[in-house]
Amino acid sequence: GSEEQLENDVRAHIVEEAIRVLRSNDYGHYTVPAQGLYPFQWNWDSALVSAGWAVFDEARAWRELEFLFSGQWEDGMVPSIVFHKPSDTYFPGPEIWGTPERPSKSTGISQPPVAALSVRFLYEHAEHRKVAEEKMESLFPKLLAWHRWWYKARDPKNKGVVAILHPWESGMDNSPAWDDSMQFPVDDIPPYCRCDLNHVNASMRPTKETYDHYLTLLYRFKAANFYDPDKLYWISPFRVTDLCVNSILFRANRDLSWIAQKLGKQDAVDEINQWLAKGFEAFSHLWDEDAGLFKCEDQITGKLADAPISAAFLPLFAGVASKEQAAKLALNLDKWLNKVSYGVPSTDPDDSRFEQLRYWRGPVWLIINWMISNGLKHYGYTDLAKQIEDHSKALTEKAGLREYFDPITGDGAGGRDFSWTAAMCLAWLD
Ligand code: 9YW
Repeated sequence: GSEEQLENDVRAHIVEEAIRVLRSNDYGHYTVPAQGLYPFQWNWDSALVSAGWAVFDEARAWRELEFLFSGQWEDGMVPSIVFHKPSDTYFPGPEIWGTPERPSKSTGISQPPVAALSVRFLYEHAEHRKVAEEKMESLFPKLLAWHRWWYKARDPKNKGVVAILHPWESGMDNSPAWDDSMQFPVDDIPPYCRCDLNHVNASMRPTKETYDHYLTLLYRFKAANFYDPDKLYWISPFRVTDLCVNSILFRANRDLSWIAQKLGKQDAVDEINQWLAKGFEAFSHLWDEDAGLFKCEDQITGKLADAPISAAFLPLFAGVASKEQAAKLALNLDKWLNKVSYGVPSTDPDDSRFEQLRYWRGPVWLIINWMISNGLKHYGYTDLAKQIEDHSKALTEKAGLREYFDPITGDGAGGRDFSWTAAMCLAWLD
Protein backbone atom coordinates (compact mmCIF):
# COMPACT_ATOMS: atom_id res chain seq x y z
CA GLY A 1 0.00 0.00 0.00
CA SER A 2 0.95 3.65 0.01
CA GLU A 3 2.14 3.45 3.60
CA GLU A 4 4.68 0.87 2.55
CA GLN A 5 5.67 3.06 -0.36
CA LEU A 6 6.21 5.97 2.00
CA GLU A 7 8.39 3.85 4.28
CA ASN A 8 10.40 2.71 1.24
CA ASP A 9 10.94 6.32 0.20
CA VAL A 10 12.07 7.24 3.69
CA ARG A 11 14.57 4.38 3.79
CA ALA A 12 15.81 5.17 0.28
CA HIS A 13 16.48 8.70 1.43
CA ILE A 14 18.42 7.45 4.46
CA VAL A 15 20.50 5.16 2.28
CA GLU A 16 21.43 8.20 0.18
CA GLU A 17 22.28 10.09 3.33
CA ALA A 18 24.39 7.20 4.58
CA ILE A 19 26.37 7.11 1.34
CA ARG A 20 26.88 10.86 1.56
CA VAL A 21 28.16 10.52 5.16
CA LEU A 22 30.67 7.78 4.30
CA ARG A 23 31.90 9.78 1.32
CA SER A 24 32.28 12.94 3.37
CA ASN A 25 34.18 11.08 6.12
CA ASP A 26 36.39 9.33 3.56
CA TYR A 27 40.09 10.19 3.79
CA GLY A 28 40.91 8.08 0.74
CA HIS A 29 42.09 4.89 2.41
CA TYR A 30 40.21 5.09 5.67
CA THR A 31 37.01 6.57 7.03
CA VAL A 32 37.03 8.77 10.10
CA PRO A 33 34.19 8.05 12.56
CA ALA A 34 33.15 11.72 12.54
CA GLN A 35 34.79 14.95 11.39
CA GLY A 36 36.42 16.96 14.19
CA LEU A 37 35.44 14.72 17.09
CA TYR A 38 37.26 11.58 15.84
CA PRO A 39 39.69 12.58 13.05
CA PHE A 40 41.74 9.34 12.73
CA GLN A 41 41.16 5.69 11.84
CA TRP A 42 39.44 3.89 14.71
CA ASN A 43 39.70 0.12 14.74
CA TRP A 44 36.22 -1.33 15.24
CA ASP A 45 34.61 1.68 13.57
CA SER A 46 36.58 0.94 10.42
CA ALA A 47 35.77 -2.75 10.46
CA LEU A 48 32.05 -2.03 10.82
CA VAL A 49 32.18 0.77 8.27
CA SER A 50 33.77 -1.50 5.67
CA ALA A 51 30.48 -3.45 5.60
CA GLY A 52 28.74 -0.19 4.73
CA TRP A 53 31.17 0.55 1.92
CA ALA A 54 30.73 -3.01 0.64
CA VAL A 55 27.14 -2.19 -0.30
CA PHE A 56 28.16 0.35 -2.95
CA ASP A 57 31.94 0.18 -3.44
CA GLU A 58 33.61 -3.18 -2.86
CA ALA A 59 37.13 -2.02 -3.68
CA ARG A 60 36.84 0.81 -1.19
CA ALA A 61 35.55 -1.60 1.47
CA TRP A 62 38.62 -3.84 1.15
CA ARG A 63 40.92 -0.83 1.22
CA GLU A 64 39.42 0.20 4.57
CA LEU A 65 40.47 -3.11 6.12
CA GLU A 66 43.85 -3.20 4.43
CA PHE A 67 44.61 0.26 5.74
CA LEU A 68 43.58 -0.70 9.24
CA PHE A 69 46.07 -3.56 9.13
CA SER A 70 48.79 -1.22 7.85
CA GLY A 71 48.86 -0.08 11.48
CA GLN A 72 49.32 -3.61 12.87
CA TRP A 73 52.21 -3.98 15.31
CA GLU A 74 54.94 -6.58 14.90
CA ASP A 75 53.51 -8.63 17.76
CA GLY A 76 50.13 -8.82 16.02
CA MET A 77 48.24 -6.13 17.92
CA VAL A 78 45.96 -3.91 15.86
CA PRO A 79 45.75 -0.58 17.68
CA SER A 80 42.53 1.13 18.70
CA ILE A 81 43.46 4.22 16.67
CA VAL A 82 45.88 4.64 13.78
CA PHE A 83 47.15 8.20 13.41
CA HIS A 84 47.71 8.32 9.66
CA LYS A 85 47.61 12.11 9.35
CA PRO A 86 48.03 14.77 12.04
CA SER A 87 45.02 16.53 13.52
CA ASP A 88 44.72 18.77 16.54
CA THR A 89 41.02 18.25 17.18
CA TYR A 90 41.33 15.05 19.27
CA PHE A 91 42.83 14.33 22.68
CA PRO A 92 44.89 12.25 23.47
CA GLY A 93 46.57 12.34 20.06
CA PRO A 94 49.89 10.98 18.75
CA GLU A 95 52.03 13.33 20.89
CA ILE A 96 50.53 12.00 24.09
CA TRP A 97 50.74 8.32 23.14
CA GLY A 98 54.30 8.93 21.97
CA THR A 99 56.22 12.08 22.76
CA PRO A 100 56.02 15.61 21.31
CA GLU A 101 59.40 14.98 19.61
CA ARG A 102 58.33 11.59 18.35
CA PRO A 103 54.59 11.37 17.91
CA SER A 104 53.22 7.84 17.95
CA LYS A 105 51.76 6.26 14.80
CA SER A 106 49.02 4.67 16.84
CA THR A 107 47.70 4.12 20.33
CA GLY A 108 49.27 1.34 22.39
CA ILE A 109 46.05 -0.58 23.11
CA SER A 110 43.50 -2.42 20.97
CA GLN A 111 39.72 -2.48 20.40
CA PRO A 112 37.01 -5.14 19.81
CA PRO A 113 38.28 -7.45 17.03
CA VAL A 114 35.49 -7.04 14.49
CA ALA A 115 37.70 -7.34 11.38
CA ALA A 116 37.35 -11.11 10.80
CA LEU A 117 33.57 -10.67 10.72
CA SER A 118 33.96 -7.95 8.10
CA VAL A 119 36.28 -10.02 5.94
CA ARG A 120 33.70 -12.79 5.87
CA PHE A 121 30.89 -10.30 5.23
CA LEU A 122 32.77 -8.68 2.36
CA TYR A 123 33.66 -12.07 0.90
CA GLU A 124 30.11 -13.38 1.08
CA HIS A 125 28.65 -10.22 -0.43
CA ALA A 126 31.30 -9.84 -3.12
CA GLU A 127 30.42 -9.54 -6.78
CA HIS A 128 34.09 -9.61 -7.66
CA ARG A 129 34.80 -13.16 -6.45
CA LYS A 130 38.38 -13.35 -7.66
CA VAL A 131 39.35 -10.11 -5.96
CA ALA A 132 37.57 -11.17 -2.78
CA GLU A 133 39.45 -14.45 -2.68
CA GLU A 134 42.79 -12.68 -3.03
CA LYS A 135 41.92 -10.12 -0.39
CA MET A 136 40.73 -12.75 2.03
CA GLU A 137 43.87 -14.76 1.53
CA SER A 138 46.17 -11.80 2.11
CA LEU A 139 44.26 -10.58 5.17
CA PHE A 140 44.00 -13.99 6.80
CA PRO A 141 47.51 -14.20 8.37
CA LYS A 142 47.05 -10.69 9.77
CA LEU A 143 43.74 -11.58 11.37
CA LEU A 144 45.22 -14.77 12.80
CA ALA A 145 48.19 -12.85 14.23
CA TRP A 146 45.82 -10.38 15.88
CA HIS A 147 43.67 -13.08 17.47
CA ARG A 148 46.83 -14.85 18.69
CA TRP A 149 47.95 -11.57 20.19
CA TRP A 150 44.73 -11.34 22.24
CA TYR A 151 45.42 -14.69 23.84
CA LYS A 152 49.16 -14.17 24.36
CA ALA A 153 49.06 -10.60 25.63
CA ARG A 154 45.65 -10.49 27.26
CA ASP A 155 45.19 -14.01 28.57
CA PRO A 156 48.61 -15.06 29.83
CA LYS A 157 46.93 -17.10 32.58
CA ASN A 158 45.15 -19.16 29.95
CA LYS A 159 41.61 -18.57 31.24
CA GLY A 160 40.05 -18.85 27.79
CA VAL A 161 38.72 -15.28 27.88
CA VAL A 162 40.81 -12.14 27.38
CA ALA A 163 41.22 -9.05 29.55
CA ILE A 164 40.87 -5.44 28.56
CA LEU A 165 43.38 -3.21 30.32
CA HIS A 166 41.69 0.08 29.51
CA PRO A 167 38.01 1.00 29.14
CA TRP A 168 38.88 2.30 25.67
CA GLU A 169 39.73 -1.26 24.67
CA SER A 170 36.14 -2.34 25.22
CA GLY A 171 34.81 0.39 22.96
CA MET A 172 32.35 1.18 25.76
CA ASP A 173 34.40 3.89 27.44
CA ASN A 174 32.39 4.86 30.49
CA SER A 175 30.18 1.82 31.00
CA PRO A 176 29.00 1.41 34.61
CA ALA A 177 30.50 -2.09 34.42
CA TRP A 178 33.92 -0.43 34.95
CA ASP A 179 32.94 1.75 37.92
CA ASP A 180 34.23 -0.54 40.66
CA SER A 181 37.36 -1.49 38.74
CA MET A 182 38.17 2.18 38.13
CA GLN A 183 38.57 3.01 41.81
CA PHE A 184 42.39 2.88 41.72
CA PRO A 185 44.09 6.17 42.72
CA VAL A 186 44.87 8.67 40.01
CA ASP A 187 48.57 9.46 39.36
CA ASP A 188 50.08 12.90 39.22
CA ILE A 189 49.52 13.30 35.48
CA PRO A 190 50.46 16.30 33.31
CA PRO A 191 47.67 18.88 32.93
CA TYR A 192 45.57 18.32 29.83
CA CYS A 193 42.81 19.87 27.82
CA ARG A 194 40.00 17.70 26.48
CA CYS A 195 39.09 18.35 22.85
CA ASP A 196 35.89 16.30 22.95
CA LEU A 197 34.20 19.08 24.91
CA ASN A 198 34.76 21.45 21.96
CA HIS A 199 32.51 19.24 19.86
CA VAL A 200 29.95 17.74 22.23
CA ASN A 201 28.11 18.90 25.34
CA ALA A 202 29.81 17.78 28.58
CA SER A 203 26.61 16.15 29.85
CA MET A 204 26.87 13.57 27.06
CA ARG A 205 30.51 12.68 27.71
CA PRO A 206 32.55 10.86 30.35
CA THR A 207 33.37 12.99 33.43
CA LYS A 208 36.73 14.60 34.28
CA GLU A 209 37.32 12.02 36.98
CA THR A 210 36.87 9.25 34.43
CA TYR A 211 39.32 10.96 32.05
CA ASP A 212 41.89 11.31 34.85
CA HIS A 213 41.73 7.53 35.23
CA TYR A 214 41.98 6.98 31.45
CA LEU A 215 45.12 9.13 31.38
CA THR A 216 46.62 7.50 34.44
CA LEU A 217 46.41 4.16 32.65
CA LEU A 218 47.83 5.60 29.45
CA TYR A 219 50.87 7.14 31.19
CA ARG A 220 51.54 3.97 33.17
CA PHE A 221 51.42 1.86 30.00
CA LYS A 222 53.72 4.31 28.23
CA ALA A 223 56.16 4.14 31.15
CA ALA A 224 56.22 0.35 30.73
CA ASN A 225 58.72 0.56 27.92
CA PHE A 226 56.22 2.12 25.51
CA TYR A 227 53.35 -0.35 25.81
CA ASP A 228 55.43 -3.51 26.12
CA PRO A 229 52.84 -6.25 25.46
CA ASP A 230 54.52 -8.65 27.87
CA LYS A 231 54.35 -6.16 30.73
CA LEU A 232 51.00 -4.43 30.45
CA TYR A 233 48.79 -7.25 31.68
CA TRP A 234 50.78 -7.54 34.91
CA ILE A 235 51.21 -3.86 35.72
CA SER A 236 47.71 -2.64 34.86
CA PRO A 237 45.52 -1.67 37.84
CA PHE A 238 42.55 -2.25 35.52
CA ARG A 239 42.09 -5.79 34.21
CA VAL A 240 38.59 -6.83 33.25
CA THR A 241 36.97 -9.66 31.30
CA ASP A 242 34.78 -7.53 29.07
CA LEU A 243 31.68 -9.02 27.44
CA CYS A 244 31.93 -6.81 24.37
CA VAL A 245 35.50 -7.76 23.41
CA ASN A 246 35.03 -11.39 24.37
CA SER A 247 31.73 -11.87 22.56
CA ILE A 248 33.11 -10.24 19.44
CA LEU A 249 36.33 -12.26 19.69
CA PHE A 250 34.32 -15.47 20.01
CA ARG A 251 32.21 -14.65 17.00
CA ALA A 252 35.29 -13.47 15.10
CA ASN A 253 36.97 -16.78 15.87
CA ARG A 254 34.02 -18.61 14.36
CA ASP A 255 34.34 -16.50 11.23
CA LEU A 256 38.11 -16.87 11.17
CA SER A 257 37.76 -20.62 11.43
CA TRP A 258 35.32 -20.49 8.51
CA ILE A 259 37.83 -18.45 6.50
CA ALA A 260 40.69 -20.81 7.40
CA GLN A 261 38.55 -23.72 6.25
CA LYS A 262 37.88 -22.02 2.91
CA LEU A 263 41.59 -21.43 2.46
CA GLY A 264 42.43 -24.99 3.39
CA LYS A 265 44.49 -24.04 6.44
CA GLN A 266 43.74 -27.00 8.68
CA ASP A 267 46.34 -26.16 11.34
CA ALA A 268 44.77 -22.78 11.85
CA VAL A 269 41.28 -24.31 11.98
CA ASP A 270 42.46 -26.59 14.80
CA GLU A 271 44.12 -23.75 16.68
CA ILE A 272 41.02 -21.54 16.44
CA ASN A 273 38.69 -24.35 17.42
CA GLN A 274 40.70 -24.80 20.61
CA TRP A 275 40.17 -21.13 21.45
CA LEU A 276 36.46 -21.64 20.86
CA ALA A 277 36.28 -24.69 23.10
CA LYS A 278 38.13 -22.96 25.93
CA GLY A 279 36.12 -19.79 25.46
CA PHE A 280 32.86 -21.70 25.63
CA GLU A 281 33.83 -23.08 29.02
CA ALA A 282 35.08 -19.70 30.31
CA PHE A 283 31.87 -17.89 29.35
CA SER A 284 29.86 -20.10 31.69
CA HIS A 285 31.62 -18.36 34.62
CA LEU A 286 30.32 -14.99 33.45
CA TRP A 287 26.69 -16.05 33.72
CA ASP A 288 24.69 -14.57 36.61
CA GLU A 289 21.79 -16.97 37.06
CA ASP A 290 19.85 -14.73 39.51
CA ALA A 291 19.97 -11.75 37.18
CA GLY A 292 19.52 -13.84 34.05
CA LEU A 293 22.32 -11.87 32.45
CA PHE A 294 25.97 -12.27 31.55
CA LYS A 295 28.33 -10.03 33.55
CA CYS A 296 31.84 -8.64 33.09
CA GLU A 297 34.44 -9.82 35.59
CA ASP A 298 37.15 -7.92 37.41
CA GLN A 299 40.19 -10.17 37.05
CA ILE A 300 41.98 -8.50 39.95
CA THR A 301 39.25 -8.97 42.58
CA GLY A 302 37.66 -11.98 40.87
CA LYS A 303 34.22 -10.37 41.25
CA LEU A 304 31.52 -10.13 38.62
CA ALA A 305 30.61 -6.49 37.88
CA ASP A 306 26.98 -6.21 38.94
CA ALA A 307 26.05 -3.49 36.40
CA PRO A 308 23.40 -4.71 33.93
CA ILE A 309 24.66 -3.46 30.56
CA SER A 310 23.68 -4.06 26.95
CA ALA A 311 26.86 -6.12 26.40
CA ALA A 312 25.13 -8.73 28.60
CA PHE A 313 23.20 -9.71 25.46
CA LEU A 314 26.24 -9.97 23.18
CA PRO A 315 26.93 -13.64 23.98
CA LEU A 316 23.85 -14.21 21.78
CA PHE A 317 25.78 -12.60 18.94
CA ALA A 318 28.76 -14.77 19.79
CA GLY A 319 26.56 -17.86 19.76
CA VAL A 320 28.05 -18.90 23.08
CA ALA A 321 24.88 -18.75 25.21
CA SER A 322 22.96 -21.95 25.95
CA LYS A 323 19.28 -22.23 24.97
CA GLU A 324 18.25 -21.70 28.60
CA GLN A 325 20.48 -18.67 28.97
CA ALA A 326 19.14 -17.27 25.71
CA ALA A 327 15.57 -17.64 26.98
CA LYS A 328 16.39 -15.67 30.14
CA LEU A 329 18.24 -13.04 28.16
CA ALA A 330 15.29 -12.63 25.82
CA LEU A 331 12.95 -12.23 28.79
CA ASN A 332 15.16 -9.55 30.32
CA LEU A 333 15.60 -7.75 27.04
CA ASP A 334 11.86 -7.64 26.56
CA LYS A 335 11.54 -6.03 29.99
CA TRP A 336 14.23 -3.47 29.18
CA LEU A 337 12.46 -2.58 25.93
CA ASN A 338 9.21 -2.00 27.79
CA LYS A 339 10.90 0.62 29.97
CA VAL A 340 11.99 2.87 27.09
CA SER A 341 10.61 4.15 23.80
CA TYR A 342 13.65 3.04 21.81
CA GLY A 343 15.99 0.15 22.58
CA VAL A 344 18.49 -1.14 23.36
CA PRO A 345 19.58 1.13 26.23
CA SER A 346 23.25 0.57 27.14
CA THR A 347 22.32 0.19 30.82
CA ASP A 348 19.13 -1.22 32.38
CA PRO A 349 16.93 1.90 32.84
CA ASP A 350 15.96 0.72 36.35
CA ASP A 351 19.57 0.72 37.48
CA SER A 352 20.68 3.75 39.52
CA ARG A 353 23.68 4.20 37.20
CA PHE A 354 21.48 4.67 34.12
CA GLU A 355 21.90 8.11 32.48
CA GLN A 356 19.90 8.54 29.31
CA LEU A 357 22.39 10.82 27.55
CA ARG A 358 25.80 10.02 28.95
CA TYR A 359 27.58 7.96 26.37
CA TRP A 360 27.76 4.27 27.36
CA ARG A 361 25.67 4.68 30.52
CA GLY A 362 22.24 4.65 28.88
CA PRO A 363 22.07 5.73 25.23
CA VAL A 364 21.27 3.44 22.30
CA TRP A 365 24.05 2.55 19.85
CA LEU A 366 23.06 1.16 16.46
CA ILE A 367 26.08 -1.12 16.14
CA ILE A 368 25.15 -2.85 19.38
CA ASN A 369 21.53 -3.08 18.24
CA TRP A 370 22.70 -4.82 15.09
CA MET A 371 24.74 -7.35 17.05
CA ILE A 372 21.97 -8.09 19.54
CA SER A 373 19.30 -8.38 16.89
CA ASN A 374 21.53 -10.64 14.79
CA GLY A 375 22.11 -12.86 17.83
CA LEU A 376 18.40 -12.98 18.70
CA LYS A 377 17.56 -14.14 15.19
CA HIS A 378 20.11 -16.89 15.46
CA TYR A 379 18.41 -18.19 18.63
CA GLY A 380 14.95 -17.95 17.06
CA TYR A 381 13.70 -14.77 18.80
CA THR A 382 12.62 -13.18 15.55
CA ASP A 383 9.95 -10.87 17.00
CA LEU A 384 12.35 -9.35 19.47
CA ALA A 385 14.99 -9.04 16.76
CA LYS A 386 12.45 -7.29 14.54
CA GLN A 387 11.47 -4.92 17.34
CA ILE A 388 15.10 -3.80 17.72
CA GLU A 389 15.36 -3.40 13.97
CA ASP A 390 12.20 -1.25 13.93
CA HIS A 391 13.43 0.90 16.81
CA SER A 392 16.74 1.38 15.01
CA LYS A 393 14.99 2.47 11.83
CA ALA A 394 12.73 4.82 13.75
CA LEU A 395 15.71 6.44 15.47
CA THR A 396 17.52 7.18 12.24
CA GLU A 397 14.32 8.49 10.68
CA LYS A 398 13.66 10.76 13.62
CA ALA A 399 17.17 11.93 14.48
CA GLY A 400 19.44 11.21 11.52
CA LEU A 401 22.82 9.48 11.49
CA ARG A 402 23.97 10.50 14.94
CA GLU A 403 26.63 8.82 17.09
CA TYR A 404 24.05 7.47 19.57
CA PHE A 405 20.48 8.12 20.73
CA ASP A 406 18.45 8.93 23.84
CA PRO A 407 16.37 5.80 24.58
CA ILE A 408 13.55 7.81 26.13
CA THR A 409 13.10 10.77 23.77
CA GLY A 410 14.70 9.25 20.66
CA ASP A 411 16.79 12.40 20.21
CA GLY A 412 20.16 12.05 18.51
CA ALA A 413 23.27 12.75 20.58
CA GLY A 414 27.06 13.01 20.37
CA GLY A 415 28.65 13.41 16.94
CA ARG A 416 26.70 14.11 13.74
CA ASP A 417 27.10 12.43 10.34
CA PHE A 418 28.55 9.41 12.11
CA SER A 419 30.17 6.72 9.97
CA TRP A 420 29.19 3.54 11.79
CA THR A 421 25.58 4.63 12.13
CA ALA A 422 25.59 5.27 8.37
CA ALA A 423 27.16 1.85 7.77
CA MET A 424 24.43 0.14 9.79
CA CYS A 425 21.79 1.80 7.62
CA LEU A 426 23.50 0.40 4.54
CA ALA A 427 24.54 -3.08 5.65
CA TRP A 428 21.70 -3.87 8.04
CA LEU A 429 18.67 -1.57 7.90
CA ASP A 430 18.36 -1.41 4.11
C1 9YW B 1 37.63 7.83 22.12
C2 9YW B 1 35.06 6.33 17.72
C3 9YW B 1 35.16 5.85 19.15
C4 9YW B 1 34.56 4.44 19.31
C5 9YW B 1 34.42 4.06 20.78
C6 9YW B 1 33.68 5.16 21.50
C7 9YW B 1 34.43 6.47 21.34
C8 9YW B 1 36.17 7.69 22.34
O1 9YW B 1 34.49 6.80 19.97
O2 9YW B 1 35.69 6.43 21.90
O3 9YW B 1 38.15 8.88 22.56
O4 9YW B 1 38.25 6.98 21.52
O5 9YW B 1 33.49 4.86 22.84
O6 9YW B 1 33.74 2.86 20.90
O7 9YW B 1 35.35 3.53 18.66
O8 9YW B 1 33.74 6.25 17.27
